[in-house]
Amino acid sequence: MLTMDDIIRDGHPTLRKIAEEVPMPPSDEDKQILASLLEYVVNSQNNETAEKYGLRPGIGLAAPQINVAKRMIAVHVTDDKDKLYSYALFNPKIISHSVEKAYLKAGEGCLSVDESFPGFVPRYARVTVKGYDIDGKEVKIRLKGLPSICFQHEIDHLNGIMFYDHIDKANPFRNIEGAIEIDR
Ligand code: K2U
Ligand code: NI
Repeated sequence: MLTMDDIIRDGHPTLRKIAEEVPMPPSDEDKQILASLLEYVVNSQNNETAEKYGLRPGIGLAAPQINVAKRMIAVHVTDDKDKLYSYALFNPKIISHSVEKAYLKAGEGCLSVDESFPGFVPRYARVTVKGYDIDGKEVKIRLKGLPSICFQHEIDHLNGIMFYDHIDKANPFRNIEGAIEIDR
């Protein structure tokens, strides 16, 4: 199982690379890597397991964060209606998005960033993501709220983008015109 020792930290060059597409159908090795990402996120949300192995809780994880520059993400998060979004995807892509923006009132963090970077992270309010599940089957998901923010945070990791890249350095809590504030 993955632990925090497997998660690379800000400054490691892999976090700034563009990750490679994963050939479909997926190899056994790529399936195992993808499964390990989801396993980490689920384990990190189990208090007993997280405490036993020193896992920092997360709602998502991308392969570059374990030093694998391949386009794979895992997300395990519930929305404000307690609907669970649990996905492990190869080659996820935002195929459409709202004009409207949204941001987390509490700002964002990252398992690969030990320090905090306070400030609003503007993102699309709603996105439609296309990807391939662990068996290589195409999936299309429409997202809003915290799940939408999470998928965008993870897909950013595949493009070498860190959450704080989106924060206005001059005015981190600048009002984001017309955006939805999400109080997670
Ligand atoms: O990619 C990662 O580093 C995992 C992040 C993903 C994330 C951060 C901010 C907003 C959405 C997704 C971790 O989940 S950071 C910890 C966390 C836990 C619960 C809610 C938000 C962030
Ligand atoms: Ni992150």
